[in-house]
Parts: sequence; C-alpha cells; structure tokens
Amino acid sequence: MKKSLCVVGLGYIGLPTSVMFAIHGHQVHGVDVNQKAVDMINAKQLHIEENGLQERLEEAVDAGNFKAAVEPEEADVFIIAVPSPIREDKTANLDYVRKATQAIVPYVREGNLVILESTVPPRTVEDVMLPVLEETNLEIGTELFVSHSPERVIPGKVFQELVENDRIVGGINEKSSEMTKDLYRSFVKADIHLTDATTAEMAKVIENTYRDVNIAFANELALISDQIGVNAWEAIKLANYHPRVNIHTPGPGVGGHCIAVDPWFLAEIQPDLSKMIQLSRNTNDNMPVYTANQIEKLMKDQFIQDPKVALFGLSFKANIDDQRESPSLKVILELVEKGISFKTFDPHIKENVASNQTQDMDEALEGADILVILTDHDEFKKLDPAYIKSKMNNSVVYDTKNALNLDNWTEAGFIAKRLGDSKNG
Ligand code: SAJ
Repeated sequence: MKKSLCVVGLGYIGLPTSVMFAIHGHQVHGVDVNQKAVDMINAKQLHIEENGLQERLEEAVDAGNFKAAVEPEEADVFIIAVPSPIREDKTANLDYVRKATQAIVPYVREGNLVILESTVPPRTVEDVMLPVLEETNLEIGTELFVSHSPERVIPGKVFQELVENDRIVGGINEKSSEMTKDLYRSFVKADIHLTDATTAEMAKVIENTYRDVNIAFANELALISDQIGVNAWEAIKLANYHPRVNIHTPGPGVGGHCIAVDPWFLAEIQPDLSKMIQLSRNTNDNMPVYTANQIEKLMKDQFIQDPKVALFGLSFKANIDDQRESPSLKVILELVEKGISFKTFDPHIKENVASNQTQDMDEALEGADILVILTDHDEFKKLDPAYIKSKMNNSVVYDTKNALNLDNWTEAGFIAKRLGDSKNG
C-alpha cells in the first residue's frame, strides 16, 4: 500500500532512500536543516555524488512524489537518517538523533511508524528516542510504532545494495517490526530479518567493527611485511585462497563516517571489555602517521632535500567524493607538522577544500619529487608513468593502496614503493 513518508536527513543515506521510496510510488517529504541542499534537491540538483542518484532524483521529482523542505510534515511513516558521529573524546554524539526525534514530535499521529536508520550505540532507541516520543502522549507500541532498521549500503553502490542486501529490522514490538518490513518490501528484494531494536543496533555496529578489526589485522601484517622482505598484498592474497580465511587489505588508514566511528560505540559502553576493538581502532588511526613517516623516509633514502610531494586522492575511498574521516586529510596534517611541502589532487572532489588542493593534475605534479597514491580511484589506475615522469622533478612513487602496476612504473624509470611491501628492496 502506498504511504506518505517524512524522511529526516537528506544526506548520503536519507536522499537515496527518499528517492527510492518515491520512485516506488510513495509520497515522500524530505527534510534537511541545510536550506541550500533543500533548494538544490527541489531543483533536481545533487549536493552529494552517488551512482544513479541524478536520474532517480529527476524521476522522483518529475512524478510529483518527492519534495524537500526544512520542516517536517504529517505522514504515515517517519524515517530518521541523520549523522551519529563521535565527539573529540570518542563518545557518541546523539544530538542529531535527539533533535530529529524532537522535530517530528509535533507531526506524529496515532498509528504512525517511526524508523531510525542512523547507526547508533545499542539501546539508543529504547533510552534516547522513546523518552522523546513519549511527548506525543501516544502509547508507544499500540498507538505509535517504532523500529530500528540500520542502513547497510556502501557508498558508490547504494542503489544496488538497497535492493540486494538483506535488511535487519528491529522493532520495539512485533507490530512495529512487521510494519517496517512491509514498508521496505517496496524495494528490498533480499531477506528482511526481524528482531528487537537493541539487537538490530548491536548487529549493525558489529558489522562495521568486524571490518575495522580485520583491516587493523591487515595493516599490522603490512607493518611486519615492510620489515621482513615480504609483499603483504601478495601474502594476504595467497592466505585468502584458504576457504575459511578472508583478510581485508592494508592502506593509509580507515576513513568514512562508519567504520572509523562505530567501534567506539562499543568501546564507550564497555571500555574494559573491548580491548581488541580499541587496539584495532588505534592501529588504523595510526596508519596516516605511518604513511607520512614512510614518505619522509623515502625522500631521505633518495637524499632529496626539501622534498615536494604530490598527494593523489582525498576522498576516503575509491570513486566517491566523500572525504569524511579521510586518512588523506590526516596524512596532510602530518606532512604540515613535518614541514614537508605538498600539493593535493582528487578528480572526484570538484571544490578545493583540502590544503594546497588543485583541480589541475599537472599543477600538482609540477616540480614534485614523489607521487603518493592515497585513494585507489579508477583514474589513478590508468595513469601513464612516462607522462607523470615528464611532469615531476624526481621520479619516486609510493602506492599505499596497491592501485598501480608498479612494474610499469619501475620500467619507466621510477623508484617505486608500495605500502606493506619490502619484497624488492
Ligand atoms: N578499507 C581498508 N581496507 C579494506 C577495506 C576498507 O583500508 O580492506 C578502508 C577504506 O579505504 C575506507 C574505510 O576502510 O577508508 C571504509 O571503507 P569501506 O568500503 O570498508 O566501508 P564504508 O565506510 O564505505 O561503508 C561501511 C560498510 N560496512 C561494511 O562493509 C561492514 C557499509 O555496508 C555500511 O553501510 C557503512 O559502512 C555504514 O554506513 O555503516
């Protein structure tokens, strides 16, 4: 049955989700505090990059099923998809979740369903949202239904994963779960698993923590490999041929608003029982420092005084424009601290936001002594070493993502080094 929806938060999750419901026939009212984003969306323009979003936004708006505003309005279903970041001290900042819940209170009516999609520490629905929703004077569970259905999509493949990924639905009671499941059935083709709200919260945080711990393990293997004449990438690939081994890949750190954040939710709740989780987080957080130290060392090894670095890749991962918690930004800070000069370039980040950023690749390379690959964008994989060499002062390349075929670069006359690989000197 077609519903009216009010989606609070029109970012990387809220906007694609709104558009998805709208093109499946629901009437969607999107809400965001950012007036500029609201105006752009209504004009069918994107304020974020996501594959397939532009045409779906146009379809949704043209069909008259989707509009954006800064204030909520009455609806059958409210979906909250706002940020849930951590503070400086690594504790969860639930202010956005709290404020979004408060914002919908005046519009919530008997029989409505409220769904939280944001990733949150276990017990947030029960302990943070429900007390606010009680202000509606509706009886929770019989007159007002509430659930957590965590988003699980990966940026860059959101529309595919919204449809194909299994979905977890954790209601505060069975009716809430069933109502939520029926709604997502509009477009979810995979299984929808029902549980309680707190278990759903825990499951989502576990997923990202699993990945963080696994990446920390890979990074530790890279540090070891850098010392013992081994290529960690090759060794991990070989180990992964074992049917029960699935080691992730090393890199300059873990970015994004999820994997670098969510493990702290468990650390905060149970600090004494989450030692491995905290160690992994710190291991990954130290990778940008390691990367900057390696850049400095490579330059010293080549006796290059006052080196100039060309840093390629500012987003936190390949082929997206999202820079939140990007390791690249931390590498930049480390280079600044060391007094090493650099230029930065990223074909996906169209506005100059990072230090010494240029939109012109040649300008970033001009006079550079070392090219450092920090993000494995497809554009970088296609770089021509001979051309790059012609633009640089010295020909050193440091690949932190195993994005380049370094044999080609060595052949072109580069001193080529990969993070986690000391196999060839
Ligand atoms: N990374 C590595 N090595 C790897 C994999 C990733 O260093 O083997 C780094 C990436 O370069 C990046 C960071 O980790 O900096 C995170 O990237 P990601 O692709 O692993 O994950 P996200 O943050 O884009 O999305 C994750 C996904 N969760 C899982 O894969 C378990 C996604 O499904 C979630 O919806 C999303 O978090 C979220 O919103 O929670």
